[in-house]
Amino acid sequence: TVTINIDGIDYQVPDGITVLEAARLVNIEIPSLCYLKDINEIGVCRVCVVEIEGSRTLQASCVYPVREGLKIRTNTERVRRARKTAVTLLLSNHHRECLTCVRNLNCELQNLADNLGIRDIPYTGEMKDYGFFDNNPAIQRDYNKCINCRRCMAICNKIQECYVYSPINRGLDTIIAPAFQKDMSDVTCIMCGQCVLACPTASLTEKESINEVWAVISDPNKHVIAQTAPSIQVTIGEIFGMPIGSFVAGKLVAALKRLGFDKVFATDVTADLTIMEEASELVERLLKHPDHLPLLSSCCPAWVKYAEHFYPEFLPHLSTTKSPHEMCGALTKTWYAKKYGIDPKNIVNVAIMPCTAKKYEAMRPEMQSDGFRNVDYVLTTRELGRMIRQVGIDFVNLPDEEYDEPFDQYSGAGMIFGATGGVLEAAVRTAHKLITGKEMPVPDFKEARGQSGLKYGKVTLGDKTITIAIAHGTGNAKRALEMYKSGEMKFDYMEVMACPGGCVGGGGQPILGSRDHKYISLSYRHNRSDTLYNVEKGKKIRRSHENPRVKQIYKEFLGHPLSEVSKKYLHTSYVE
Ligand code: HC1
Ligand code: SF4
Repeated sequence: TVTINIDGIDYQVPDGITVLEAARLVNIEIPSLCYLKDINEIGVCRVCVVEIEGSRTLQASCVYPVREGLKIRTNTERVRRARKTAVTLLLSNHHRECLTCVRNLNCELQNLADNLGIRDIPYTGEMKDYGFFDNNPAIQRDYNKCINCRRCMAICNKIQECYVYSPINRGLDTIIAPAFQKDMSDVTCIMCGQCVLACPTASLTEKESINEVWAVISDPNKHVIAQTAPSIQVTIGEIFGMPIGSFVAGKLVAALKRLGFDKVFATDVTADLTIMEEASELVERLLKHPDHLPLLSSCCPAWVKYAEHFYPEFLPHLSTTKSPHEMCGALTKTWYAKKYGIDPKNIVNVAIMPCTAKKYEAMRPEMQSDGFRNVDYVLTTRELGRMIRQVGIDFVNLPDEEYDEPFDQYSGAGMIFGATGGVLEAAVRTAHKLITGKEMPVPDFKEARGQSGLKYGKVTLGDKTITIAIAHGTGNAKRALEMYKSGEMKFDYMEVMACPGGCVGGGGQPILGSRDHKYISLSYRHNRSDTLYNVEKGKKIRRSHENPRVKQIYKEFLGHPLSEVSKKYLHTSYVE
């Protein structure tokens, strides 16, 4: 450790960290804007400046290392004036439509302006129009709200390794955009939405479908179904001020019913079904077609798109099993429609997802059944939060209500889909039963858990021992595939989730950083997955093949996993 002095008081702090980190460690608030821990530490916004004894100019604390005896002032007149000027200059060239902005009260720039006491913007003159782009199926960009902090670029380049953005032009004309200002639908964007989570303002947002969903809810001829992804039950409470990782499945159902949905289904049920099909695929490849290994999971549409752009040679290895939300859509328009006597043309399936890429997945041409789109609309967790607020539902005090038949009962295996490693753990539980005829003695598979970016392990299924890999964040998937290609690391089955943390960290999840910067990092996501694993531990049924609804769907409609009917409605194919 080293001893430093901040605002007249001595503190012992670890060596090798920055002044900004040191101050935050001892609970001294230094504001920041472009800073994203470990991802974007570039000192460009000048909001975190401090005085350092012996230095003539103010220093950006996010890039200034601590050293023994360093004396720092964080609250002098000079510091306050400099911060205020930096933010006022940003505001002078910013479309300040806070009242109608989707990030109103959840915007870091707005919050800073308030905290710094900015009451007028003396710089006048014409504002440049940098344009608005909405030609990507999932995300949109308002350049007039961009503050050039480059957090989107950093997360896209360093964590996702998709390299969509770079700085274009110079000086006042600089924007952060695809090279040659190419169309956002024409670049290697996988629509993961991580850049949306990283954006401090409303420059990057999802494409809203709220009005379309209100319209079908109001149409008496439509049978409107909401299906909710496993991770939503541990995240949506945060929008209403509940602690991170609060388990709110019952309130979520109650809210959706009050919004006017005719039925509320759990996507976790079809997650169990995905496991039945995917585990059967794994077993078939292991026993009959070892040359078709490794099997790669495919329920994450952003990962599928990543593979299509960057690793087409691996596409034959993707599981052909459709994702749970597409399966729910397909079954509601076929089996459910017939069973309950509803014309499928009047069924509208609305998926509440933690994900922006699901909006794109739902539009893919192959995602339909008997001529009907499986899923009609996808709303992110944030969009659902907005709908709930629009009608003034008191979410926190709602009673718990139950999901509707027949997509109501689900296993713990279906639930943990929402966290990195969950899909693979769930599949291993069922593959063990398929190969050995016996249950795994303990369903928990610890190698699949935790936040390490790339996880490896071995699992014994009867007389076979297979190697598994789990990657979250597509940069980690890239590392795994490169090691596979070089022979450094072979694996038989890999789960990939494009978002760090898995779906709990999805690009459609609540944005927490605007009032409390400890959430402007990736690490809070483990609170959400901890809840999923804790709740699942207490579930009576923890294996997909034991779910009575899954058994019922096979009995009444599909026959058995990988049957002709399953292949018709629940599988697809990916080609180079
Ligand atoms: Fe996911 Fe999935 S786990 S992809 O993260 O396979 O989005 O939560 O719904 O479809 O079930 C997302 C979550 C989700 C699907 C499932
Ligand atoms: Fe990059 Fe994902 Fe944003 Fe696309 S959605 S630009 S891939 S971070």
